[in-house]
Amino acid sequence: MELCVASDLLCNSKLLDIVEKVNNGERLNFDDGIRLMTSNELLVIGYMADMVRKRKNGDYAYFIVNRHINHTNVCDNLCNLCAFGKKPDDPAAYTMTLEEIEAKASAVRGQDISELHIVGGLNPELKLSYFEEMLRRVRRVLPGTIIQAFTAVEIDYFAKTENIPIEKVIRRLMDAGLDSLPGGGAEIFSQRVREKICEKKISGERWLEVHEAAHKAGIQTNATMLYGHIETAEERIDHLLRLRELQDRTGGFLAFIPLAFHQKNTALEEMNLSRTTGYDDLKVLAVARLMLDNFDHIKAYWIMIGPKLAQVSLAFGVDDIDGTVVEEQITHAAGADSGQALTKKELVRMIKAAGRIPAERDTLYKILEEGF
Ligand code: V47
Repeated sequence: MELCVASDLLCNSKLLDIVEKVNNGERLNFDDGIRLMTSNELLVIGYMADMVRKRKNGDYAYFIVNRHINHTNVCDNLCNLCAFGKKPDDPAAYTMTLEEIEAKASAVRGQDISELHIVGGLNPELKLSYFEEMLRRVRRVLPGTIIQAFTAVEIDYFAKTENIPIEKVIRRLMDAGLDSLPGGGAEIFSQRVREKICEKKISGERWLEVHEAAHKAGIQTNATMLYGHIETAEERIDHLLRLRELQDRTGGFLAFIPLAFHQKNTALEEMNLSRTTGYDDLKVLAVARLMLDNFDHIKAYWIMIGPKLAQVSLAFGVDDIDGTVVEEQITHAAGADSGQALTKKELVRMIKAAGRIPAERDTLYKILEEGF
């Protein structure tokens, strides 16, 4: 077989039939996904993922100059997986005023921020008009900045508190300046797992419905998967395939971002789950690249897996290492030991050292500057 000439590694691989499928551009099925997710042939999986990555993105590796704002940590759901959410009477609870949010946006004026990423807890005190006004103020202060805000979980919550359909919530937020939805809140779609890690959170089906509604309204969104807790390989692959199915129908997803679970200060800490290993992090990214054949971008979120592994992941199917971030609260509350921010210079250096062309992008993957 021709491929065997290429390397002993491939020749002796138990995944050779999948290598052939990937080589021929054939779609992988559930069983292929399970074999990949449970295999220890990381280099073969990485080889395949890199082939697909190169086909889709050439030598570009993307990053964004962005800022995160987490406007409130007060949350009605208080999921077991989360260390960020607080009860309203918790001394650590906070909710930013619109003035404070506007001041945060004003503080970065002139810094060429192309995206503001705004997500928060489910705070029953905040009405949809607060979020509309937030968007209007941010838009006024940073007219050229794309606003990617509110997870599907928040959109669903706004719809419930206002007693209006999600389509109407999305429309009102778009009219106020919303450009895109981030991928948070997806966790793992399996109801078995959701009952244990985020009992009160919307179902996986509802998460998909909100993204479908956003896509139909003309908004592009991201997708995530929280892994490294109690989920099985089957549940990971099922999650990826449900995303792939929606993407087949709408084409509205921009990027997929696996999120590595951090247990510190969460209710799951008592289970004493081990932190994800670098091996698993790379495998999840590479398998995602292989299963999600209709997603253009796979993003490694350096906040969760650390900048060094995010850089290595560029050889395992990843084409995007997220951005400058600054002031990340959600993962740091759960014990992330990565820094809070990377400079543009550091991101460029990481990408160049991996042999890729750094491309600064906006949220919608328009290249703003390349090469450096
Ligand atoms: O929705 C919460 C997850 C998400 C923990 O769309 C946790 O571009 C690990 O969605 N350990 C927020 N993860 C982050 C997020 C995100 C980040 C970067 C880029 C994008 C994007 C989206 O973090 C939450 C939840 O799924 N999360 N708690 C935890 N203890």
